[in-house]
Amino acid sequence: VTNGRAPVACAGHAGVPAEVARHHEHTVTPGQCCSVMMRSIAAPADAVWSLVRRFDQPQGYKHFIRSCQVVDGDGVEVGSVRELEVVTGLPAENSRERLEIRDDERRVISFRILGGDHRLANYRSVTTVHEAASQNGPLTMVVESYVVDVPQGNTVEETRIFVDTIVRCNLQSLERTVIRQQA
Ligand code: A9S
Repeated sequence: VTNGRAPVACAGHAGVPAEVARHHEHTVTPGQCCSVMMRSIAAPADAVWSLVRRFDQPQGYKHFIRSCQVVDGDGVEVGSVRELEVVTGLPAENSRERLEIRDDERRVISFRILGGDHRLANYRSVTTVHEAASQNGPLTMVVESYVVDVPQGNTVEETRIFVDTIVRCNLQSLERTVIRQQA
């Protein structure tokens, strides 16, 4: 990925409106890696967004998270900070994260990792939720891009595979949770 252009291209390709796709453009410095994941969910965009927008309750669909406390701000306004405790078995204990963007009209949310006992330094992600056209029933497209430092001793590829796997799990879990709520 050269300088974070791929996420914008992918988002654009997925029919994401330009003013939203631009949120998926990241400045990628040497020693960082960047990627974008997409997933379609057979549910209304409002239902999907209602889960994605909850910066104060990521464990609503992210199952690597054991607990979350808002330690600064109200969890709604940009600048809010949350402290996560992570489930056992991962190379991480906790994470401190800051809400960077939350736009309920355009359905855009972004957070950056400030610190924590893990190896994902300077992680920042952007998640956007879009109505997709479909003949049979509601369809929503979720686009999630991120940029992160490549840890010492890892390659760009290893880092991307690790983080892509986590993001993919989170998007799968988001789909399961929304579908279950729709039932
Ligand atoms: O939670 C997300 O949206 C994305 C990621 C990549 C979260 C990563 C993580 O929380 C673990 C899942 C625990 C994996 C952190 C901060 C570090 C990890 O090693």
